[in-house]
Amino acid sequence: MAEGASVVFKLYCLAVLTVMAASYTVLMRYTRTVEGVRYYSTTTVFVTECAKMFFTLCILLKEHKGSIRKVSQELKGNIVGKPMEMLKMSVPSIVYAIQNNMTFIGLSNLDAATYQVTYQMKIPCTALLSVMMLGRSLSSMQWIAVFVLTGGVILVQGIGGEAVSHTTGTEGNYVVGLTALTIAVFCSGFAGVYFEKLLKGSDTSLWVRNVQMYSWGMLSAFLGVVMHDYQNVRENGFLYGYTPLVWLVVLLGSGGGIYTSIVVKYTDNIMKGFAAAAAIVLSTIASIMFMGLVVGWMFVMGASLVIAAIFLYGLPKTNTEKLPVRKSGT
Ligand code: NCC
Repeated sequence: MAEGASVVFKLYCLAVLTVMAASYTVLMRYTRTVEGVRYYSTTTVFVTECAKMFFTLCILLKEHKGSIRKVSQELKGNIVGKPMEMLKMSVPSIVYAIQNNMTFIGLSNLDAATYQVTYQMKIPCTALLSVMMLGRSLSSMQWIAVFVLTGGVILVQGIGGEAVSHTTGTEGNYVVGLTALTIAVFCSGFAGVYFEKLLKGSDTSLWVRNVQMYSWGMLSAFLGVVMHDYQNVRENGFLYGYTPLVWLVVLLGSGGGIYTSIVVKYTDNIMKGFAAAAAIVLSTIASIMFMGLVVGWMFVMGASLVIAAIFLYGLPKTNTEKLPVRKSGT
């Protein structure tokens, strides 16, 4: 992929991510709340990590014109040859694995409205961490845009989420759900910004970074299965409850993850947050069209705020592919 990507390419990546994240959220919630056999979410997180590793290896193979020898040389040099770099990548990877599991716990224990409103704290949290950890600076207009976006998404979810929860009838432990989700918010911000710091702070390619990350991801997700669902998996099998829709969740989760990494490389974590917010507006519109969701003025107001925030923040014109130079050490 070309360095110094054009605005059109960045917008394309943000748009694909928006559509993928929107479908992923709708489908994940549907498969977790629909009546019937409940699959083990820890296994889905693991299978998704494996799928991401598979896709990343395919991309690396394509970049090396099908030469398995060249791919293994590159990976050997970066995995066996650079143990410290490999170790550094364990941090975002393990934190993401915690986040992915916490999201499922939050989703299974909270009503959609509470879930979505709490989860939106990711946006200011990520912005703050980007400033603190990457030395990025936001203009006052951009800070305003961040908060307008958060408010807009909360309004959209306040109405949309509540209506969806009535149709799904989720019952769960509120405190467990809220705690899990608060952890997920911090994990999302921290892991995203840390990954960006490692990616943009060195010359190692995105795909090698992803292989490093997904190796840890597979390991930690596997530990998640063993610690949480060992007995269940022994009794019913690893792929218990995997309907075609669950496989689609895996596909969207892995595709979405890979697009997330592309978006972080060519734009940044804050812009990823804007794409995710647009995804929420889109997924609510999809629920209106396909699930009979009825929305009122709060949705219209929220959606307008989201659109306004996107323009206030500015299109991805600024070059965020490199980290700003800091006066003191990184
Ligand atoms: O929560 P969020 O992102 O921060 O999670 C980022 C997801 O991207 C994966 N990732 C990250 C870097 C990398 N190199 N490879 C990756 O696979 C992580 O494993 C993690 O799953 C958001 O900002 O709201 C966003 O939300 C997720 C998802 O909708 C929520 O987490 C709900 O579970 C979106 N992920 C997908 O659509 C698959 C993400 O695009 C945006």
